[in-house]
Formats: sequence, structure tokens, C-alpha cells
Amino acid sequence: ESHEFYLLAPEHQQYEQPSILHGRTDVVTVTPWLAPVVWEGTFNPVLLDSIYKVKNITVTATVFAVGKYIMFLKNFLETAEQHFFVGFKVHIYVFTDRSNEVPQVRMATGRQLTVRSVPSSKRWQEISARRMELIQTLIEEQLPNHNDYIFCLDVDSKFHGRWGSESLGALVAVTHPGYYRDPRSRFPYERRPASKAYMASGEGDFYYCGGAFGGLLQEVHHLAKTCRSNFEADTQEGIEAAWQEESHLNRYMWINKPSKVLSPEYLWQDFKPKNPEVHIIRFSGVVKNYAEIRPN
Ligand code: UD2
Repeated sequence: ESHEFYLLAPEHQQYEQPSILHGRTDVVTVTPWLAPVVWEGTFNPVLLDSIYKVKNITVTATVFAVGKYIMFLKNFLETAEQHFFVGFKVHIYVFTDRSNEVPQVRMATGRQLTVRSVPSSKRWQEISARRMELIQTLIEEQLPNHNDYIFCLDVDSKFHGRWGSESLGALVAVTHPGYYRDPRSRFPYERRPASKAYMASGEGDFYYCGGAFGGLLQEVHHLAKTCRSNFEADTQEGIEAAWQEESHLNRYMWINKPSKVLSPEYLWQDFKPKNPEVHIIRFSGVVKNYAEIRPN
């Protein structure tokens, strides 16, 4: 059984009549391969929650807080409590080398946190890159044979608004806030043919961010496994993609089209003024001083 097969609505539910004539006109709400693009105003959160509630799903989230990045964890966890799948079963896995510094955050019933120890690292590129391997292993060891969902999120970020059941899909990607208005020629894809993350000119749908992606466990497992093995193949050849695992993720999403695309509402950047088409910022990257927080 897969959660993707059908949506079961509860009986006797009343809500505003949907329209196929009126809706958002300032943004595109579907991709050319007919995946929804989620923008505020395109969905009914109450209806969606009621549909997914009866499925009794658990939403897993992974977050890495290695080295000084532990300082972002408190805010991430506290705001997740307020906005991330409120009312659902949520299991957050924190990967860190500083287990003793994991903050105590009160979590609502049905929500839990697990801390997993990872080794420290000298290069920040290695930390972000190793995430794919750890996500792959987590799914294999802790979450096998489940139809549940997982999201993999950057820790140097926080929630400001609802991030809920509207984001669920088999394979989910978020359009990067810095590039969604740009022609694909400007996307910072890996451009060297020697890399497994190579994107030729004229290729690519969107530029997706490495800081948030997700979907069904089996789909994300396939993604993590593929990106990890391509990343390692590159390393063997002495090549590191332009934006590490984000480059590999972009290559993956070009070949494996996401079934749902989340608008930049789902990953904004605090230093960027809000654009008019962005009616709500749900999650955003905090401003950070790279020189101060990265190992080198
Ligand atoms: C971009 C991406 C990021 C990743 C990176 C690849 C967004 C918003 N960000 O961000 O997801 O693809 O490029 O280079 O799409 N981390 C630690 N300790 C460290 C360094 C990193 O725990 O010392 C973890 C942490 O969870 C952090 C993540 O790795 O959120 C990404 O690293 P970053 O935030 O330094 O990468 P950044 O901001 O350049």
C-alpha cells in the first residue's frame, strides 16, 4: 500500500467551493510534467490535514548539527514545534558530534527527537556531503519498509509559518529562493562533464536547494543512495561538484522529476527582501557568518 494511490476525504466535510477558473494568476502552480507547485492560496490546509490524518502517517525529519552549527539547533527545534506538521506524528533525527549540547526542547505529544552521533569533520564540504550517506543508512536501519514520509532540512534555518501536509508527495523538491526568477543558463549547476552531477546547457527545470527535500521513505532512500554513490564516484576521480550534494540533488531531480515542487515559501533566506509573489515565508535560512561557524 502506498499513500500516493488515493486521497480519502472524511464524510460530511464542508469547505469553500474549489474553482478551476479562479486562483493564483501571478505564479505558475503546475510544472510541465504536471506536478503541483505549492504556493500559498493553492491549497486548503484544513482539508489536506483531514485527508492525511486518517492515514496515520509519521513524518520524519533529519537535521545535521555538526561542530558550531549546534548553535542553530534550538531555534530550529522550537520553531518546528510551532509550524512543522503540527498535530501529526513527527520524529526528528538530529545528527551531531556534540550530543551533550543538544538543547532540551519541549515537544508536543506524538512528537519525538532522536540524537545520533556522527564524527566531527575538518572540512565543511564533507559535512554537507556526508548527509546523503547518513540519510541512506538511517532509512535502511531505522525506517525500513515504511510508506511514511521524510524531509531532510538544513539546521541553520527556522520556521515562520505552516509547513504541513500540503508538502507531502512521493518526491518533493524546493525551488531555490536565489534562482527561481533566473534563466537556466544562470543556475549554478555543475558544468564539468567529468562530474556525475553534470548538467549541460539547455538542461534543467529549476534550481532546487540542497537545504530541503523529501518524500516517501523509499523515494528519498533511492535519492540519497544515488547522490551518495555519484558523489563518491566523483571523489574517486578527484572532482567535487560546484555545490557538493546540492549539485547531485539537482542532477537527480532532472532525471527523476519531483512529484511535488515547493515554492520558495518553503526555503527563503533571511537576508533577502520578500518578493511580491511570496505571500508567506514558511521556512528560511538564517544569516550566518561563514568564517565564524565553519571548521575552516
Ligand atoms: C547550501 C545549501 C545546503 C548545501 C550546501 C552545499 C540551501 C539553503 N543550502 O548552503 O543545503 O546544499 O549549499 O554546499 O539550500 N553543516 C553542519 N556543520 C558544518 C557545516 C554544515 O552541521 O560545519 C550542516 C548543517 O546542517 C547545515 C548544512 O550542513 O545546515 C549545509 O551547510 P551550510 O548551511 O554551510 O551550506 P550553505 O549555507 O552554503
